[in-house]
Amino acid sequence: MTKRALVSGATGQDGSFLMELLLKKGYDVYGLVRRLSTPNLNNITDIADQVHLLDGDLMDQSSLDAAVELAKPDEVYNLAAQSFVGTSFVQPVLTGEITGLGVVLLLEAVRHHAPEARFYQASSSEMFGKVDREPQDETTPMHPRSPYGVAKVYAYWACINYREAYRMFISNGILFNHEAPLRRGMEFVTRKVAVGVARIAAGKATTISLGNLDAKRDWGYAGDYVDLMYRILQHPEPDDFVGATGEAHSVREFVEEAFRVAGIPAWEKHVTVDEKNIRPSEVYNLRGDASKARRLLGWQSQVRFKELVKLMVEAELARVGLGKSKA
Ligand code: NAP
Ligand code: G4F
Repeated sequence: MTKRALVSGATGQDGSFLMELLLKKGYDVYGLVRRLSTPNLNNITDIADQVHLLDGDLMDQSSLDAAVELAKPDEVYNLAAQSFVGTSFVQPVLTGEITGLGVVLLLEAVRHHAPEARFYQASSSEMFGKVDREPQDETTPMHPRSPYGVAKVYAYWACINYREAYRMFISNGILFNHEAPLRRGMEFVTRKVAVGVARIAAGKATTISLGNLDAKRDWGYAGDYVDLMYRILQHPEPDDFVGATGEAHSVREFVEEAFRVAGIPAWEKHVTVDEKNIRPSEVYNLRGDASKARRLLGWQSQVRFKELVKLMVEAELARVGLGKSKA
């Protein structure tokens, strides 16, 4: 029988990759999309006619109930969130409502209308926050450093509580940063740098305004990480898994490599550090250990750091009409 999946956050970076993967695997795919005054289906234009798009908002119980009733899913992937850490400091309540409490609304919809469905929660390495050990794995204590991180911790524990209380099949993927050309939101540092470098190469800008260049992240490729989400829900038991490359690089290294790919010398001349980009509390260093996912799910991140930077910068160079890189 054809399997059915419901994906929230369908218009986002991960939602678009995941729906492509599920279509390739023969699933009947339902994507939850919230109403915006101007629709933003850019990430899913190629597949919009192959999936069922359902109206729904993580803050509106009746729309979630209706979506779950209609989709009758075997698998639910909850990827919807206010996902930008920077904005979570400016909109802490909204972030708590969507990224934290919204997950409970969706869990309730599934509990009442599709209790046998398997549920994936998009948990985050941002939950580890101020880390006391390296690398971080499923046993690392959580010390979130942003309203976003706090909301994700709430959602993570809500999922575990529903798993224990109602015996539902609910799994957390604790994923480290993952990016992709063109589909990553403009405000995240990798995309911001890739776009900025291409604009400088095209003579449309001279500088990029950034924040903490010393922060380190474990950056992978989104296409690899949606494969992990899928594998997590195929595992015989519900469980929680870290997804990471195991390598950390600083924002400074990302910037250096991006300018190198574009063939622009002396990157320091083109980067300013501005207070407005510095967070009230920062996560300085994240590096994950995904050995549990490797051992139990056979998953491994494929795209390495330099390849990721190259993919992102070349895509932006092409967008400004500069074609292939000069690297
Ligand atoms: P993204 O590109 O920002 O996508 C977020 C999605 O959530 C968008 O489709 C957005 O819809 C939707 N959304 C926001 N508020 C909503 C609401 N109230 N109701 C329904 N939908 C809503 O994020 P992403 O990078 O794909 O990440 C996917 C998930 O993984 C998120 O939960 C994120 O927090 C988590 N995560 C991401 C990473 C990463 O590095 N990418 C790492 C760990 C965890 P609109 O298009 O309408 O805004
Ligand atoms: O790209 P970022 O905004 O990603 P961040 O905060 O790590 O969050 C992303 O990864 C999480 C997983 O750990 C996800 F859960 C979350 O949804 C999101 O996808 O910032 C990365 C680092 C930070 O340390 C930030 O302070 O880059 C630093 N940074 C320096 N200058 C900047 C900038 N970040 C942004 N966005 N913009 C800057 O100008």
